[in-house]
Amino acid sequence: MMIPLLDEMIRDADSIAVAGHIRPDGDCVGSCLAVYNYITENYPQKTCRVYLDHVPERFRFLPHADQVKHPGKKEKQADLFLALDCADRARLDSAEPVFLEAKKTVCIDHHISNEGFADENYIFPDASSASQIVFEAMQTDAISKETAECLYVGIVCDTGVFQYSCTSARTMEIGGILMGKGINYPRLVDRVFFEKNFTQKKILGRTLEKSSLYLNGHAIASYITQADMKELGAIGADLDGIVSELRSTKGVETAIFLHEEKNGDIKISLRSAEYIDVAKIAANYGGGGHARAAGATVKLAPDVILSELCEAIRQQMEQE
Ligand SMILES: [Mn+2]
Repeated sequence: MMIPLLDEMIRDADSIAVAGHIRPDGDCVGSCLAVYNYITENYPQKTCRVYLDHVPERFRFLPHADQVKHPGKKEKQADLFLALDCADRARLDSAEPVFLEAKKTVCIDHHISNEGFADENYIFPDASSASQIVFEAMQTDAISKETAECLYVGIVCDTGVFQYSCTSARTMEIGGILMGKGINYPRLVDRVFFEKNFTQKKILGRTLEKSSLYLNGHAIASYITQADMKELGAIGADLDGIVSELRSTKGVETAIFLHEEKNGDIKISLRSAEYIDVAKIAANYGGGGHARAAGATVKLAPDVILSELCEAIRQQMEQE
């Protein structure tokens, strides 16, 4: 991977703004905070600001997560703007005006759809995560334990703990180097990936209990109503990861998770194991995603959606 050192990128900049995409995930928060920590630790004479939309609770323990800001109406102009893990300019959301005002802009990303919206673009679709690319742009010796924690969390989240096919030998190597920085990696993985609070466990249990198999056990589906959510005191974010739990059922290729939103819309989440292209199916409903993970939101009765989805899956199976 050919990427200049971050140290080179920021050399002529006294003020640097760092931002990621709206509704940031672990890789977005991890890469942004890693860059923020790296710059503030190694270049204390420079000003660095990090802008993100709401940081999910599970990532707020990361070093300097409390420094994350929302851009105000009048933000100071930055000499350099670093956009991380962000596939297009609009997804910078409230940080977009800061981007437009900045003297120079750089984009570091791994989304294949990224067309390169900054002055300088470093887009590596084969990289597991933005955090992995950011690591490559850092001088290994200048990475502190704090920066390593952020990078490790970013990589863990985008690779499903070094499991998804985006994980390369280099990803594992970087994981090893970051471990060498003294991070508490078992605890980090648990906190950001596996740990659920009691409400999340209860709503997962409810989903599994209500699930059924379809298409001779090839598909699994479950449906959570607003009544279920209210009874267990769950919110939308408590449903994260549930569809993957359905998907890992033995013999299942495709998992369908439906949940009723407050306004009565039904949110569809789809996952597949090996060959069903769920992005194609989600596209029928104006949704999108990847071949193995996709979703959409619709205004239809759950039983209608379910039978349509099963039919679409069955058709793909026949083409196999
Ligand atoms: Mn990412």
